[in-house]
Amino acid sequence: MSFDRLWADLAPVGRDDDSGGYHRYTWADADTEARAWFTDAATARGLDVRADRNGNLWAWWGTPGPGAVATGSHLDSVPDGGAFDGPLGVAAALAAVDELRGRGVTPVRPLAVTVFAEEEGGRFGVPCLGSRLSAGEISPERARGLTDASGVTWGRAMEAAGHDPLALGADPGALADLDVFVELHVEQGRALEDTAHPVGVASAIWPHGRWRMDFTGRADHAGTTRLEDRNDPMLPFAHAILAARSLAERHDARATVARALVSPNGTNAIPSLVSAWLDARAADSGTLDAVVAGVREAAADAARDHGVGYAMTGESLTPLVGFAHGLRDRLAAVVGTRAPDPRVPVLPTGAGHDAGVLAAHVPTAMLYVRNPTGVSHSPREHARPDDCHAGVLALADVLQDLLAR
Ligand code: HGY
Ligand code: MN
Ligand code: MN
Ligand code: MN
Repeated sequence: MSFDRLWADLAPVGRDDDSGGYHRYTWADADTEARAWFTDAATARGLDVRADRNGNLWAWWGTPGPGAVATGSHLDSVPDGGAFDGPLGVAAALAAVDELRGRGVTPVRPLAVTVFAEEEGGRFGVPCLGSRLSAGEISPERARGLTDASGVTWGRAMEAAGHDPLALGADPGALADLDVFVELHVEQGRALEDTAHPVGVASAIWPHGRWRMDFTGRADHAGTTRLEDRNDPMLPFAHAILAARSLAERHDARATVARALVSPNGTNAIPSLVSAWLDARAADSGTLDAVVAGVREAAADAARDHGVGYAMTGESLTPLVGFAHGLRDRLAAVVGTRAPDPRVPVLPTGAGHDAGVLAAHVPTAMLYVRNPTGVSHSPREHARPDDCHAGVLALADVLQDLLAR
């Protein structure tokens, strides 16, 4: 199967050979290399590769236009991320095109293989930035001004990569042409591992979002400043982390503080500022709101107790995504024809995807490929070659069914 060749060519791009993790950040070198891999592989298949105004790539089989079917994912990663989150969906889509050709399928409708930009938000902080721009969910002005850790803006980075940042904007025409979008993705959990199924179908994406918290204290000497004289921002920061965890436990939600910037970050200087990000997710928006409100309150109370300034700003929010039942069930039936058992698992997920953004504008569905470790956003993320092949065949079956309608 051509998937193995595609995967062998892509796998080294952006990989840290010590950790085995991936560092593929949008518009940086490894991303440019991954985009070149995609363009070469798609062009070699006779697909017409185009970058849209937001830096998303579309490789067309047939002339772009109404009634199009699209499938794809992303190539960027979280810091030290896994190999499969994103790239599996892109490589499988190209291999599915080979599979369809091998079956003699000639689409009567245009088919696009897509790569969306900055899905992880790993460099510029807002996840699914490329698909959100096309969906008109984020303004070009805000996107242009987003900065990475070294202060480089999305606009400048995009321009340096050869794209026009002034072209950024909603792309209603592109989305209107889409009849359906399907994303294949490595499972980010281990529900399938406990079943005989290499491939599952998504039922929903939990509501989720990111909030920035800024704790403004007063820098002073770690050794000489009396405790009662301190305005140490690390203390309300610590309260926020523990509050996130206890609220997640109470509400059976997910709340994580995994990124923080401490200024001036000196071992013997009480910080002046701590900036940290809350990633919160829950099965419904009411629960999500309760978790975020609880963290906000706990952090504000602790900040007041320590004479520390506090602000919390929402940076991205995705409401509950319920994938269209008709399409979801049709995919499950198609995947079931090749599965060990026709009752294919149909599962919700707490992970965000470009499919979650597109679902508000286009009939959308997701397939999952079994992950034996259940781990994601880590070098331990994994999918077995046989299961990847099963994913390609399932995607090809689904595309063949959609293209024939
Ligand atoms: O963070 C997420 O949910 C996704 O993996 N980008
Ligand atoms: Mn991810
Ligand atoms: Mn992903
Ligand atoms: Mn000193």
